[in-house]
Amino acid sequence: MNYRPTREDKFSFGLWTVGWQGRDPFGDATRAPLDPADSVRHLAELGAYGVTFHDDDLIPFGTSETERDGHVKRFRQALDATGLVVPMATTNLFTHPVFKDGAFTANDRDVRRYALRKTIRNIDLAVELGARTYVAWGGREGAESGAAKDVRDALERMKEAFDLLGAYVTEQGYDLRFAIEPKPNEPRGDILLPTVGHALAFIERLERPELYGVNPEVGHEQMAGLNFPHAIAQALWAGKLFHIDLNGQNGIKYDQDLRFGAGDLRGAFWLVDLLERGGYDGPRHFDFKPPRTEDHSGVWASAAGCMRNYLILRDRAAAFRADPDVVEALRAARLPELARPTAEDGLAGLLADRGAFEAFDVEGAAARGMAFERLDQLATEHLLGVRG
Ligand SMILES: [Mn+2]
Repeated sequence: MNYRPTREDKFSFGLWTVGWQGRDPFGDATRAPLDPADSVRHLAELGAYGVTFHDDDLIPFGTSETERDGHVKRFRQALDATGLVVPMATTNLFTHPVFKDGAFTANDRDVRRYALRKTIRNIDLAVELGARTYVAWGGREGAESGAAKDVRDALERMKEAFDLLGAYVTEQGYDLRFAIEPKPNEPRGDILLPTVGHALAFIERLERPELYGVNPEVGHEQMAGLNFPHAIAQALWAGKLFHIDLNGQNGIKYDQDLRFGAGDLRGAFWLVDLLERGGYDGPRHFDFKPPRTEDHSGVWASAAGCMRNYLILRDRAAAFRADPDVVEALRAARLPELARPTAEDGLAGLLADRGAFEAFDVEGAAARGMAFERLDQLATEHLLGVRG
């Protein structure tokens, strides 16, 4: 195995990931800015198939109309020269101070109207560049104190915003779906739609729920102490995994955005196992930040590491599933039994079945071991590369 990425692997990167200059709350930038066209060329050389952007990554905030066209033209030329595609785009509704209290849910109505217009403007560009998914991360939609935000009103405004955006893409005839990205906190003290579960429930309240899914990010669920593969499994089960942000995180702390495979490696193994078996055929999108200790060569090493780790884990997960000992261990752990309906005989059959209750050997069933430890040890050994 050479673990060299190809276009078929559908790896994509945000311009803001490799382009992150290392500015954090305590320190200035440690790296010079990257030109978006250069990033496109570098990512293509490394084996990526796609690149994504916030409006302001491509066209600096406040740029005039004529300059704007120039930025887009240069980016488009780099795409044409490399064959890279733009599967997704998104809006920056968090950097400029005007968004300090949010965008779609800012208490200030003027800011809400401006945020919608800024988003619609970039939706037009996203579609022009071929994007099929539009991500919405509401990083500033939240609060630091209780009375500052009426959460029920804010959710009503959030719904209004998404319904307006859904009406817009429908009226324009765009082939574009929205992917909502949850995060529990940072930069706000508490952010609305904090987890995948909250977002899935919210989507069902929208006027056109079929237009909306989720864009879960590994580290965001883990910041809330949640099991990321479980969140992804529920999104897949609901038919709502429209996009995914891969990165690494070490437990409940600030948003680390490490390269994929760093942080919770076991979680990454189960995630890749699930994505590869679960029918997800969208981009494998990396939303990470090369640590500010790195120079530009370290940035590209970090980006290459994201893809290489995904391919290694894909290989390890496939070997795990193909191992006859694992097939036997799965059977011993009764996984095939979980896949079987509990009452194919229907409610009447269940109620008539004395073996299900009156004659059920409760103590015998309680005494049966589940054999999960042997199964998990096999997974560990495949992950560590000492089997198969
Ligand atoms: Mn993050």
